[in-house]
Amino acid sequence: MAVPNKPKHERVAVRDPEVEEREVDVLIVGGGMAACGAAFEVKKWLPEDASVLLVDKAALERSGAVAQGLSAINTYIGKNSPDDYVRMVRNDLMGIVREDLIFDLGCHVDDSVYLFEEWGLPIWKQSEDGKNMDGKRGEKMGTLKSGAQPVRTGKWQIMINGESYKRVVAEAAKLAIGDENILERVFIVELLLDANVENQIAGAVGFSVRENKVYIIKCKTMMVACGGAVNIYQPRSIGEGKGRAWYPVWNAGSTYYLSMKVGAELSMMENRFTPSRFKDGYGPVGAWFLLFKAKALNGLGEDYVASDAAKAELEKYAPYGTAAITPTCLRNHLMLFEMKEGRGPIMMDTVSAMAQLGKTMDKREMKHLESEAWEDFLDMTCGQANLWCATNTEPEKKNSEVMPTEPYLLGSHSGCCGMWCSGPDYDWVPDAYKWGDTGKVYNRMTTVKGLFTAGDGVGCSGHKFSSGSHGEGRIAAKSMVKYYVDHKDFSPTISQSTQEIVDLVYKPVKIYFEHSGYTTAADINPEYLKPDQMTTRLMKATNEYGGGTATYYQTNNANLEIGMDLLQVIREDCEKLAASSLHELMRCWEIIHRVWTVESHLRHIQYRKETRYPGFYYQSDFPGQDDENWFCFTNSKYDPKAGSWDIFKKDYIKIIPD
Ligand code: SFD
Ligand code: AMP
Repeated sequence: MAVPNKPKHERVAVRDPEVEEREVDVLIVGGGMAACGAAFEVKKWLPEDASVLLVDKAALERSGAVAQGLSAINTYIGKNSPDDYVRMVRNDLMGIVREDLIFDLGCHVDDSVYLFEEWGLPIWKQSEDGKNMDGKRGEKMGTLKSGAQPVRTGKWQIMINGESYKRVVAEAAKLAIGDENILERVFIVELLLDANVENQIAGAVGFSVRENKVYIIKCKTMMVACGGAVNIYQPRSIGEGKGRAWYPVWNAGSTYYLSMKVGAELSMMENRFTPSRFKDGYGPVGAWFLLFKAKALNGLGEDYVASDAAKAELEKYAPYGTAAITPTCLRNHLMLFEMKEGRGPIMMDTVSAMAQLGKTMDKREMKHLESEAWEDFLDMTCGQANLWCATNTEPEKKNSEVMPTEPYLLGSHSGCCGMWCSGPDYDWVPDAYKWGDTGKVYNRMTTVKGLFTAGDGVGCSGHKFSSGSHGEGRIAAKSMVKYYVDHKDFSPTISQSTQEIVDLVYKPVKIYFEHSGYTTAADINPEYLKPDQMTTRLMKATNEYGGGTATYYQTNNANLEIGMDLLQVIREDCEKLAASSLHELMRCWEIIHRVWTVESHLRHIQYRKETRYPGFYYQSDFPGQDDENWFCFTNSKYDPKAGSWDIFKKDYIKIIPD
């Protein structure tokens, strides 16, 4: 249950927090699409006497990436086949993906979409004469499950009226798992390994961001689904706009940090998503390109994508570049190519697109189309609609600028970094892609026993989006139950004392109390620094040395070495973070999670001696792709005992033919 919001003075941190210790059988960390999927599924399979707990740093109804809602579901298989879905994802991610995970997801994702509709999410439908029916009109056409046709934007995407998407999904999750089994506004800080069983998960520790309370939660099995990593690079928005980003600002890489710190193997952490978005408001472009059929123009007003120069550029990256749908990174690459040649800015030609669509519409239909254009943003990125108002932009009269944003790390959208996870237990899945314990296979388990993940956490299989993340959470939940049933007698034991844990979690608060009296300005002190200051430092380092917007996403070995040195010092200085309030304590831990996540990202970029994803980042020492040496996964592992890193290649195995 969520602890009610409290006035600021009641959220001041105290030196000695309360401690609450719990022990459950199944623990779900996170409350986003994947976690809600897991919560919906888990009790269906769990024996009645088993216990489950979900812990979210925020309030389930509006937490995670879908907090503001969405206007499309980007993965709905429908009349397509899972094989084709694999081909699409493989092409978009430049060939190197885990086809077992993607195929498995493709077989299950539509069921989650049917559920969303059953729970009340309005899905647009196509009328018999090919018209778009949204809202109530769409509902009248019947459900997808009963055979009604969705409004397809692209081959895989369907339109929704999704402002309340997360509320709809969270309500079903809450109902399934029970309010009493949910802890909201509790931030998980670290995971704990078992004291007796090697490489076995045993629990998690965190704190309430509303009360001075530390939680120590033991469990037999756990899912970590805390989303991707945002605000790791200097955002293009500065000053008063800095809180704005495309992906959810409150997701700080916790999925990757928590798992890597207990030794889970990471995969493809070099991959990032650098999305093209409406400039400054971060409005997504998919609906404009696919539904409204808008074109992007360069500063000369040219349809640069159709130019001979663009075609020649794409041919360099065949077969991906020459495929029917250009991979997301290469679409960015073309945009950057124009900008670097001095032919910016890139404009979304909303005016021509709406005029073209309006040709076959009467006045009332045209008005509806205009409202759809606004609703696309009001449903998922209302800041973009605000910006349109603030800049007197009516899309039917004035075009809007599009820009590649700062990089994000994620595994569910058009990126594929994350944990190296077991695939499903089918005979066609190669042995190297499935594992478990005592001869059994546990789908979506990381390389740590009993530790599962989903959504942004599962590496090598992007393009799951909201629906796929929910579906994958459900897959992982079933697997966790299987793990629990097979390990019923396991009794989690942790080696740290309660006091050691409290000292760790509340360290920034203790540092603050010890030293804050020394200076008059609480933020300036020779003994500590505040998380906001550390965030600025991290962003400067990644932006300049790690291929941020400052360098058009380029980096090279010499720069990476400086970046890694800076990270080393940043990591040392994180020991001196100070927090005066619970909110700041959360900010301290978030920045620690971000620093480690970024470190793994740069380590992977340094290791992969090629540029696999032009448009997302460029390793200037190694331009272009080197299939001979690098057509493989790159995995890394942090050894929690030795405190050292290992990074190595893993074979790519093709399962679905072209
Ligand atoms: O337009 C802790 N996404 C889109 N998906 C679609 O299907 N259609 C779209 O239209 C999509 N677009 C889009 C999308 C996202 C955003 C922000 C915008 C536009 C503006 C992507 C999906 O939303 C995304 O793929 C899924 O939500 C990923 O699911 P998951 O479960 O992996 O992550 P989450 O939903 O963000 O949830 C994370 C949860 O973890 C909590 N959390 N809890 C405890 N302790 C910690 N330390 C924690 N850290 C985080 C969070 O509170 C949250 O509950 S479009 O661009 O294409
Ligand atoms: P976006 O709004 O950019 O996140 O994209 C939403 C969906 O549309 C994703 O599935 C993208 O891969 C797809 N998409 C966006 N732009 C294009 C485009 N120009 N061509 C093909 N697919 C696109």
